[in-house]
Amino acid sequence: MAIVNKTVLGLIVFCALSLIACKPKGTGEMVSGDAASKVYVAPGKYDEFYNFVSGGFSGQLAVYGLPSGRLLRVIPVFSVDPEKGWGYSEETKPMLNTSHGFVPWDDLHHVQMSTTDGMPDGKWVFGNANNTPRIARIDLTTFRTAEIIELPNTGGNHSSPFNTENTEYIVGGTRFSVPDDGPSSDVSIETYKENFKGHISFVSIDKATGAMDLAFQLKTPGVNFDLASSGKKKSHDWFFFSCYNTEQANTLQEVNASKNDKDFVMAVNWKMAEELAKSGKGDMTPVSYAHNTWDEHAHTAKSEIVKKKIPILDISKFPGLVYFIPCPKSPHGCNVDPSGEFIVGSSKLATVIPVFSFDKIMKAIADKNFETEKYADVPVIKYEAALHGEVKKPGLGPLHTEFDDKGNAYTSFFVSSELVKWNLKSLEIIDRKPVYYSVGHLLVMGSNSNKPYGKYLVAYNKITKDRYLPTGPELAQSAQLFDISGDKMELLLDYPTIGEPHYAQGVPASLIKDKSVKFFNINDNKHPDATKSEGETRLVRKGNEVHVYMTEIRSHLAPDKIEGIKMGDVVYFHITNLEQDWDVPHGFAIKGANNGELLVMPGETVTLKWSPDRVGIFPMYCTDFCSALHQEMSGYIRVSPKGSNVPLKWGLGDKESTAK
Ligand code: RUQ
Ligand code: CUA
Repeated sequence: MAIVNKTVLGLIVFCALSLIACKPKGTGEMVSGDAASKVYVAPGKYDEFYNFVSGGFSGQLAVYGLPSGRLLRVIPVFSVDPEKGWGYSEETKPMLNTSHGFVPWDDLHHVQMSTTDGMPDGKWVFGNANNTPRIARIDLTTFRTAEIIELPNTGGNHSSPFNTENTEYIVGGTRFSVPDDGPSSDVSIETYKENFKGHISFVSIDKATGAMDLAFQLKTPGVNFDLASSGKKKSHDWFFFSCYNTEQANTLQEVNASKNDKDFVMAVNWKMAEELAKSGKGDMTPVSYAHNTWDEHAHTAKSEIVKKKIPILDISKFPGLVYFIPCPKSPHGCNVDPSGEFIVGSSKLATVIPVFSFDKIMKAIADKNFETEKYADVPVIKYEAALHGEVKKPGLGPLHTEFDDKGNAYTSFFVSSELVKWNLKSLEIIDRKPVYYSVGHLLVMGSNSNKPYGKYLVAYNKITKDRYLPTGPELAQSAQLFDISGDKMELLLDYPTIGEPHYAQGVPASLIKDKSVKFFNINDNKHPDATKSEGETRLVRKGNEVHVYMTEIRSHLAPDKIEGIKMGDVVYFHITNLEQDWDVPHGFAIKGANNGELLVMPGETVTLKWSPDRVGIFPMYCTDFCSALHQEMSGYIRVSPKGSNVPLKWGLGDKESTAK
């Protein structure tokens, strides 16, 4: 039974009025004595789970180990990253190219692991750029971003990147409806209802290589798509999207998009959409977008602006393709349970959690149990006809729901700062625990698969006041790890995270750890400017461009003395790390380079572009402490005035060469 005591109700009423977060009392008291031993991973031991966590406004993806909460790596995706040289080296710059040009910082909200038969397969994780709409694919053998595709006709790619059960597609739904791309998009904002449309992109994924392609789009009325979840097992052919702003307001959304008592969950028969698109039923529409790919062997990215026609399916024109299901006030999360039967809408402004039944939805469609009025020419299923039931008085401000392996759901409540565990069938509340504070996303290991691993839950909290030592106006966001193996959730650990986590994934370490690349084989290095031995190191002048073909190995740069560079020259250092051993990167930095430094992995070639700004001697050195003689791993470059006759020469020790 749903138990809400008077104090909680009072809190709910108070918070409901303000719709800001409440702060629960009683910090820290709920940790039991043996919590520490449950998260202790002894030195030299591995964590049980990999945890891939979106960085939100940092634009990156972080990898943690669980249960320890140790940060293992930050993977640069949509933002430049000085730790890895991402967006600074000539090779990586094209990855951040878009149809708007170079975009060095975006907002990565959600991560999705590739799945086979509904189970995580450890091959790739996908991330969304929320601002300049893109989807990225990260390769889990190298933990690097391998591909980024931009989405046309989209304004804020929030309902993304969620996959179908076999990763046939990754979807991206627009958060802000906008007029279609192109010259006719210059319209008055007042014409929203007529000219602004939603688009949902279906990006196909090649099973073997992971290569992404924009296959087709759905065109919808101008609502805001928030989140999505694919069907599973019996609902395999369907995809469910939460929509808000069904009022189609274009200003003061905080009020104007909160008027309707119910918004929608949009159910899409994606198998039918696929068939329609493949059989030429869509409107072939020209689109243009950036598609960036990383070549694993050339260690180089290329960016292409694709111009082509794609099929766009207007949902109002294809009966049976889409149905709207009324969902109480402004749903945020939309989550399908592991059985594929229950669809949970997390209605931000409602006092219930609606749970829909896939069987009932199918029956309602068969019986045409629809509202009398359609929405944008699409049938609206009657609320009661689709409803399995409602979780009553669960808390305030529900955002997201995750599932365990025992038929339970866990919902995060932003406003009342709590996690609530409830049973999917009976809809009864089993447990509630406060979090510190204002939880956004939460994660149960393997929740969005067909068979969750359960065991741990992580709450990703937005507000951290008083949890850590103060660090000025901004505090790290906090994650809280709970043991969910018993009936009650048990708090084990607090730890800070990078950026602002939104969605995350948690999978057993065994899926990934043995496939991890240790170094790049130098013989497979196809970089056009690779230097595979010290004997091949050289300088080449092409007009005012000087190309330095340099190698690094413990503990010297080759060459380490260079003369004959002149003012006005642009110098490209193509640096190859000759090491063939795990975890021996070398770095490269040169005084005055305003484009940062480089980090070069074993067997890889990376290029730094440098335009010297003054005459003189410039030291250069390795920036990664690679050996006992790391401090000796350095050299000098002489820059002479324009027009000087100093010859181009280079050397290492007593070997010296001069350009012919
Ligand atoms: S959505 S809480 Cu992008 Cu919930 Cu983050
Ligand atoms: Cu190479 Cu330090």
